[in-house]
Amino acid sequence: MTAPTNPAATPEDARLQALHETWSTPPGWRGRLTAVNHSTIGLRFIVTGLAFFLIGGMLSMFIRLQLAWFGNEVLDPQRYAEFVTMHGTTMMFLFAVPIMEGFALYLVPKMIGARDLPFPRLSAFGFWCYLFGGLFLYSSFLFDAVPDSGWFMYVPLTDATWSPGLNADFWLIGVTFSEIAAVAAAVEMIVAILVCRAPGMDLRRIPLFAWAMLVTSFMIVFGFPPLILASILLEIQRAFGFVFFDPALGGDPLLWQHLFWLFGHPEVYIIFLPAAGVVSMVVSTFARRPMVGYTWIVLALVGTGFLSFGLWVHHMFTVGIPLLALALFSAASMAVAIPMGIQVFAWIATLWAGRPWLRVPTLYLFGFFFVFVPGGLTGVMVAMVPFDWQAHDSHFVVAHLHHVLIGGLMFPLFAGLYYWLPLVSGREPSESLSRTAFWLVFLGFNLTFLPMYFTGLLGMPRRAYTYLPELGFHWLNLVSTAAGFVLAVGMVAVLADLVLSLRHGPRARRNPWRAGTLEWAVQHPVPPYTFASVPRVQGRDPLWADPLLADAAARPDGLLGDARHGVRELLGSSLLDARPEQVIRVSGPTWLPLLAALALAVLLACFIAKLYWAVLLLVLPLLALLWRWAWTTGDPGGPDAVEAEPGLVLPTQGAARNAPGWWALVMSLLVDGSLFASLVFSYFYLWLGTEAWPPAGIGVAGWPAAIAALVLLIACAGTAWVATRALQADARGRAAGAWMATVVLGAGFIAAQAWAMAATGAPAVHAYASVAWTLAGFHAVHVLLAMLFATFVAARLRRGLVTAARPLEARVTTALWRYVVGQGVVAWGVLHLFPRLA
Ligand SMILES: [Cu+2]
Repeated sequence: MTAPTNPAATPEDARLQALHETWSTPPGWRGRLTAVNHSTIGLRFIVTGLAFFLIGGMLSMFIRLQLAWFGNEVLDPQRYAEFVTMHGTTMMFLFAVPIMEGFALYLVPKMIGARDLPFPRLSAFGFWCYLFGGLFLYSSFLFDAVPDSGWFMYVPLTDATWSPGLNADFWLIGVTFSEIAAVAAAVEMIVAILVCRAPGMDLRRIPLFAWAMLVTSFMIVFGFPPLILASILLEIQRAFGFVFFDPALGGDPLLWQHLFWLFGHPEVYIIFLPAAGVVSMVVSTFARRPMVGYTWIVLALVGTGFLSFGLWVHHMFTVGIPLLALALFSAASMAVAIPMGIQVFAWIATLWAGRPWLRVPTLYLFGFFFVFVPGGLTGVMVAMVPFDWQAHDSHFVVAHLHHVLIGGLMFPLFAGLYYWLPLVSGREPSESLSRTAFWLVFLGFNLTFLPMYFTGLLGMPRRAYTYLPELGFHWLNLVSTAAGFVLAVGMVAVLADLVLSLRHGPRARRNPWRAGTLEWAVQHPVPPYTFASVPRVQGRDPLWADPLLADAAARPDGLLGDARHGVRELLGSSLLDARPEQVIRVSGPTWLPLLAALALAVLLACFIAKLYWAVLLLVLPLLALLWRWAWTTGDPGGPDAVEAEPGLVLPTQGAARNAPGWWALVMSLLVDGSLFASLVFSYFYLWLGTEAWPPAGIGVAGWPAAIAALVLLIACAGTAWVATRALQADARGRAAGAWMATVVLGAGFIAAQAWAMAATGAPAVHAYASVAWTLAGFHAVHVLLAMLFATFVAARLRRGLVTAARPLEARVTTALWRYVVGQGVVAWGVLHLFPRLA
């Protein structure tokens, strides 16, 4: 911190001092636990991700030792299964996704010229959920209940019959908990990139890493809910005896596989696309020219996002899928190579047309090209159905997976770490140690995984803890293990090198690589407010277009340079052409994110300990915290408009149309819609597998109950509409009354729905009852939530915090009610009409 302590000498100093005071985090432990700004949270994600990377890597070394020679007994079969599971889970959920979120949280605001993210407390909350979720997963070692069913957790292996201990529960709850971070960061990224870009940064000027994060975030919005739903269903089955996956009672184990791979395949691209974004940034800087084919790359990113959702079945070619479906999914799997190919060509063309500069990050780029392209080709091989039948569940697939993931993620990641290191530390990496580390990683990696293609083709199955000498591949395994240790030494060397350069590297000038994007305009050490005034952008590489931009952004005399009112402010701009549109007032350091995540952690710990009454009790403090959180959002009671710079008066977000809160609602509803769609999909999938729906012995609700429920539900939409009209007329008392009427009607709906559902009987008797109750319960939770929102708005209306001029919370609540009623009508049709037709 370099905040001047003496009284400010000039008006400029006074403004800088005010910015510092407004944006800094308090010192010491209190500051560490309450920090919310994006640089801090981003670095935390990166450091924690790397720590999990080391732990996951250590587990893999035990696995390699066990496989080094036939008949080894480094691990017994049980430990082997546990280590394989934890290695895969750690790398996928606790390293690959979070580390790129860390990059995004740290870099994207700087790249798009924003001071911070629009929901700083949400990113902090995400981080704590990620950390606690990871610790939760690893705490299973203390209870000797380590997850052991593979990172894909196939049922029936994971149901209560075959995994009676807590192993599977630790996985399901821990992973779902840490996934909150991914979803939170996705919402945060989308809203930031949509409405917080610097003036002048229209859609054709967004840096490619930010584009990649935008597409990735949308993929998370649609791709993570199926897995979250699957985990919830399996946990409900394990905890309360529901039977979604039990074929004896109308369930289907394949439902798990569909839901899992609906997530699992997009997941691969959720990992690749940010890495590809890093490559684009590094390529352009080190080729010292603008990216060739910018538009094509953006189209390729978007195309990959769409295509990847059509591919999940290729993980299931061997489970018995109709022939036509096999052909379609096979073709789609090969087609996804096209957008990836476009990006590779654009990178090569840029390097070709420029004057490439060979530094450490470039070295990792070449490593990436060398590894990723053949990895992608073996991907096309396993996309072919006959070949997949041969290679399925062998070490060929293990080799392919690691080739594309290490090639596609780790090499770009290291390139990025070295590339952005000077931005974080003000120091450059040292060339000599870095190059040695690179060669260790590169050679170690190739020698570890190449032999696995051969052992796989020779018939070595994956997930088996040993093999017989007659199969003749023990020498290949020994080579693979030895090389694995070289790779491990290389990775540790890279991390040690990075840590050493943070402290002892040669001092760097600002922007030592002479890059063109905005993050390099940030001063060093990175100020808590990022930019003293929000920069205006001309062109795709603003620092190349305007060499004076960095200095202008460091002077507090431009947009939002005056923070003497003491409130943290971001600039909001229009969606397409980024014109200044609103001033977004965000909150500062607070305990709320940590406390909310802690409350959630304790609640989940009680759940796993089967203390269900404690879980119910703990919902109350959690809700109280969230209420407090919502109540203090933004700048309650602040002005409706402020002067962003002399002559430019902008509305604050409560009064603005494109308020971040509005877009956050839209994105959250997309997440929720995807969750709901996955549940409805599960309902129909289970219906397809049984003869009678509902089965004999289970009744359908009588008309009076069903119709009462529907009428009450639609009445909620009516009163919500009345409330909206009343607010427009500035009749705040009437609006509050209408909201409270909505709450009463909502409660009536839940009672009527429960009466209607009584005909279904106990949920554990048949998959029909299980899924019907879950669907009704899922929707009821939404109604309860919307009732809370309505109460909240009524209270805000009475306090005068929501007015006709500042209607944001009311708009959000109206939209939420419309969504909940719409979802309820669909659920009602599925629950009360469909069984009469089926
Ligand atoms: Cu796939």
